[in-house]
Amino acid sequence: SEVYNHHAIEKKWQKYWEDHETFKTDVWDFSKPKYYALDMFPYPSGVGLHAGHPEGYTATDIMSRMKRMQGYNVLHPMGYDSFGLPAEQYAVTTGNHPAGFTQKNIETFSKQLRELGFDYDWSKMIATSDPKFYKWTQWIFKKLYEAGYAKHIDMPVNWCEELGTVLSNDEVIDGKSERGGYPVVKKMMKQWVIDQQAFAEELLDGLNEIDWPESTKEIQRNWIGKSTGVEVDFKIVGGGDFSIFTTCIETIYGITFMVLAPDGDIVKGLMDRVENKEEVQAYIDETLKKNDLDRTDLNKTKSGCPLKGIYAINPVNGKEVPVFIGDFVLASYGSGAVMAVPTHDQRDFEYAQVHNLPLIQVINNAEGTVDVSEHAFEKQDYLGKGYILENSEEFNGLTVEEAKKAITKKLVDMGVAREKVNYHFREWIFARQRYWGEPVPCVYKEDGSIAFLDDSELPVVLPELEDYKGRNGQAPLENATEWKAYNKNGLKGTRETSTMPGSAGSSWYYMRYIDPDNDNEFANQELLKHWMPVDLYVGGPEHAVGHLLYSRIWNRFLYNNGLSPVKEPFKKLVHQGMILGENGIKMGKRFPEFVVNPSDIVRDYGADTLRLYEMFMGPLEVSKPWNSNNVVGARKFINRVYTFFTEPANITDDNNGNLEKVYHQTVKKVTSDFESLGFNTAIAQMMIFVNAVYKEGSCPREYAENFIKMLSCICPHVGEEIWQILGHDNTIAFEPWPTYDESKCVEDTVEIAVQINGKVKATLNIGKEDPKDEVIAKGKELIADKLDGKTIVKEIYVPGRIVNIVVK
Ligand code: ANZ
Repeated sequence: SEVYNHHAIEKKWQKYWEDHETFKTDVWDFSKPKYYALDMFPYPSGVGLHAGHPEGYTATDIMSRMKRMQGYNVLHPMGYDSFGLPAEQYAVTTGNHPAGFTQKNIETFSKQLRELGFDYDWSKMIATSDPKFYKWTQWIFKKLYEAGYAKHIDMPVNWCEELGTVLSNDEVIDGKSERGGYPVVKKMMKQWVIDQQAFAEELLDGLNEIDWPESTKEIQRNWIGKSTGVEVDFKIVGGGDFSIFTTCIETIYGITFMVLAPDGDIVKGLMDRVENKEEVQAYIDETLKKNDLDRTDLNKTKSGCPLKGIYAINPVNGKEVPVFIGDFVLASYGSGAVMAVPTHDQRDFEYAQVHNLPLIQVINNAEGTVDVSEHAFEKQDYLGKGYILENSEEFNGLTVEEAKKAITKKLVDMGVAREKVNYHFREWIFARQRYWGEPVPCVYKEDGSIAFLDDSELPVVLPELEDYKGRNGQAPLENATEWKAYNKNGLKGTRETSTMPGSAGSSWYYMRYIDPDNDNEFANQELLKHWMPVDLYVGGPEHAVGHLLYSRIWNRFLYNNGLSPVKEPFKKLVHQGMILGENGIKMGKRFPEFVVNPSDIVRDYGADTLRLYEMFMGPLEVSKPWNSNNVVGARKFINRVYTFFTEPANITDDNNGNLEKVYHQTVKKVTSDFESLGFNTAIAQMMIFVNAVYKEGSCPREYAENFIKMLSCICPHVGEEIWQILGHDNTIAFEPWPTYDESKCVEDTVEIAVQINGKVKATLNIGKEDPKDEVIAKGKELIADKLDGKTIVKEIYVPGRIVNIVVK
């Protein structure tokens, strides 16, 4: 039985909201407190929404609706991350401009999102591929350049031959491109980069002031990879020197060889001195074919070869040690060289085994019984545990911690070392040999220098092309010969033809929603001050180190330059879990949600049902399987609500008090559960309430109306419909949020006596239904001082009357 016609009702209210501009936010209305709820905006793919999208989007929708009812001025916008590869591939195969394809997809997405009844302010919709938007992406990038954070430098890059482009580290998974799974190799190239390391300390500090999942913060900390150690200079026998970075300076007397990164500059400078040039060159060539992951994998044999004839001098004792190259040493980290201590570093140990190099142990216990002949004795095992130095001249007998300090001091005083902090994350490569991205708004002059275009020239709009495919790994914009040649206002040169990566626009889009039509600045500063930061940001955990770190960098840069009012853009972050296939099996590696098409559910059961179902599946943050029976169950619950509350005879004007407790409990639980995004438990409580009204057979009007308000956050269409049937002719969206009376939430209580050996010592208020253990525990706590020093032999509870503690 249908009970209500979801097609008619949902259409009716969607039209009402549109006609009345119900959810249009007046951002200049500062009279109320603000609430900014943000969704990670989708990439408008050709296949439309999947079942995973409505999950997070419903969560922010519920929050924004509740906050609106609580008197906040709410901003809940939506837009599109619309630059990217699929549109480009479409352009390459069809020869059509990707803008048309993108526009069509945006329309499909918007239609689907409207069908789901979200309270988005569509007047603030943005798309990162819209020149009105990317004008400001270019403008911010120019600012980054002027401040010295965006640079054009020679970089070892992740090159994907198949895709014909450079990829960022987070776009490379297990040595393959994230999109397509093609092989990725290292290659030197002049690149646009953003100096992320300059923001490292601020990024680390900022994590302490935001309400994010601890696991996501930890992922960012690890990605940044702060490491504190010492940089030491080593002289080379016969002239020259190089420096190494170590976090274990205490092991310096244990050095038996040195290892350089094969692809680094130090080796280059030594090439004409090495006696085995051919062997060395062959190994360097091998290394260039590998990616960092293969090179640093702990399970791989530590390959390499000696630089014959090259010896380095250990500054602490003047000892000469041979120098090697090995690909486990990365050119891009520290100084691209290590002092090898095979007794205390497992990688060095394995390298020494392969190349027959000696071992000198320098850390041991007092008895001298630690054995390093089979395995290195590493810092995680010796640090902070009282181990001492040996074979280390004047430092013998010092603890590791003492030796660290003393050896550092000695080397610093000698002028050959300094304390140093390194970060594992590198420059953020900020250019792609792609068409469908923001052009970098600069020109290379004839003398090779770079000139950024005047602000009045922005946006630099993508030119139309005959052919959207780049040739021989060249950027497609190389095909735009006329566009490329620049000659204006005395500036002559060629334009940059690589474009920005997908993460450019998404690094700042959350600010643009606040003031999307501003043509004079990326957003009005007064508005930013009022609306930032985002109060709640919901999206997938897969963005932990990409988008969520990049956004923090752009925002921090703008903050440091007085252009963003906040240090951190997203105050509270929540990741929704994945929605899995019906049997709980991941269907397809990256998009298991494709299994279910949300539009089919909307057609068959209605958007309210889909929303309710997805919120009732389980805790928002966990992954959970789809279950078609439960979709039907969700619809049945809405039917039950509709049937009851639209029957005038069920709604009474007087209140016999029978529903008082369950009503107040429901308001309390729904309010606090919504606040903590515990939607499944809030819904469970709503079900308890509905069962209670059915049992009672009627419901006071006040309770009915307030219940419908809460339900309308999850099921906005039936919420509005029932609200209207209850006799209102305005939207429910701005009705005040119900309040509850704490004293009416509590269970019936009784006063009982608490006794020791049958003598009353105190009285205690408890719920009539409270379990025995709880009552006895409360009773004992109350008389704890009197039980002190006694031995309890028995605990008695006479339900609803007495607790008696028998002591000796
Ligand atoms: C000597 C030593 C002795 C080390 C010992 C460790 C244990 P994190 O924490 O990652 O900073 N290292 C330095 N530069 C490197 C590079 N470019 N490629 C590969 N490894 C490099 O680790 C720093 C340690 O990693 C440094 O400390 C160095 O090895 C190595 F018992 O120096 B150690």
